[in-house]
Amino acid sequence: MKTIITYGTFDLFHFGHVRLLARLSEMCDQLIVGVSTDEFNAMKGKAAFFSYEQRSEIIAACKYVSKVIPEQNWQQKSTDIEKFDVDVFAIGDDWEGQFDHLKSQCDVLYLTRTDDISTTEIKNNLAVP
Ligand code: C2G
Repeated sequence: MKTIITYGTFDLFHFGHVRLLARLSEMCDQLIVGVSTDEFNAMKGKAAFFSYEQRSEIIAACKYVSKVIPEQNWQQKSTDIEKFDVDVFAIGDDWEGQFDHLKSQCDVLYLTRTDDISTTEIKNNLAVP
């Protein structure tokens, strides 16, 4: 069984997120998604609109996703890869090169981001002028 793991905030779940998860699910039997906790988001300097509980509920409802785990820190990827017998770590190419150190444990894949959509753009477009 081929397992891929990916991580993210996934706030205001949009088609850019969906396309990433869809592409990854095509490549594996099990897709695990680590959803950033609110505390970890603060460490990333991100403030999500939806709470961790709400974001993880949305991701868990996505047909492409097999399992949702909390992403609580930067270091857990290495232990998660062993814990879940992960074959591939994957993430959008906005992170290109940032996780190459994981290549000693599994394959590392950077997928092209979907253009013209981001949580920030959504927030800015909805912001009251
Ligand atoms: N993404 C994408 N296309 C977009 C927007 C996002 O492919 N238009 C991808 C990102 O590249 C990432 C995933 O969707 O792989 C989740 O995006 P974010 O929620 O912005 O993730 P981020 O805050 O970058 O957290 O440890 C890794 C971090 O937790 C990643």
